[in-house]
Amino acid sequence: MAYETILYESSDGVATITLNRPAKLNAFNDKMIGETTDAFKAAGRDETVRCIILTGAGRGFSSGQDLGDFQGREESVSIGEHLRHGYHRLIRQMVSLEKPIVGAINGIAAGAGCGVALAADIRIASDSASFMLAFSRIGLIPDSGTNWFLPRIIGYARAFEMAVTADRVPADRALEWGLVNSVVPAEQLPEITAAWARRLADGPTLAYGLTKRAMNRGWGMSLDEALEYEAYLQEVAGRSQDNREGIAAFLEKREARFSGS
Ligand code: T3D
Repeated sequence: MAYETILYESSDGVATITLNRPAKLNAFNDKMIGETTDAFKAAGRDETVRCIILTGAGRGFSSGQDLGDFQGREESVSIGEHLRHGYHRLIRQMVSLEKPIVGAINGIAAGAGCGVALAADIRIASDSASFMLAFSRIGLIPDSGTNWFLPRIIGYARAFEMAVTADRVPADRALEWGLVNSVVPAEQLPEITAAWARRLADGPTLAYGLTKRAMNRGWGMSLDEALEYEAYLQEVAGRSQDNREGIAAFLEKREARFSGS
């Protein structure tokens, strides 16, 4: 697929989306928000894709909204509408995509870039990565889902600290806070992320997709509602080819060959 601001490639069940404006640490302009959303949609529709990697080109993951575009903005332009028509679509697309997304956080994830990183299901950070809610530095509140994701992932006190200080949270602290799944040496990030993606793409991806749905929706539910929802989704998983294959493989004492169906 030909994009201007991102790279998209897919092989062997894994699609890789690379944010590609390295001179600006992959700051999002409108084109990049649209193209990234479109790439996730395409990965969702493509039945051969069973896992998606999201990363950044160069030394940053993403520095958030391109502030150059902010400056030239007319007074009449509504930030709220810009969020609704841009970042919200991207974040929703990622969260509703029923395939695992691995964020390979290669460098700083700031502002909306942090929100996009948090919408991945698994985050593997390079030891040179960091997270930053840059918003208060420019007199804004956190957006792009960060107010929703962060307190849930690291707790209110740490999330609030990140919001008001806008300090960088380096990779080692991000790991301690549960913001990332693991931290790896920068030069090994592509290889280790690829191994994660391979493992997920070879797994029961239909069940992974339903798990993602159960966990994301479950956050807003009572225990009774969550139990009922689990039962409903398990009914679906229990009718899958992967469920039959998993049980057969266990009984035959062999590795399962999951198809994601
Ligand atoms: O309308 C709406 O939808 C509102 C939504 C808002 C969402 C948001 O994301 S608001 C927050 C926007 N982001 C920021 O405020 C972060 C701005 N960037 C920084 O504070 C720093 O660049 C970093 C802390 C991220 C990294 O610092 P450092 O020292 O490693 O790199 P640098 O030298 O500052 O940046 C390298 C280049 O990228 C530099 O360009 P140059 O001088 O080499 O030509 C810099 O200007 C450019 N750059 C970095 N971030 C942005 C950017 N250019 C435009 N927009 C950016 N966000």
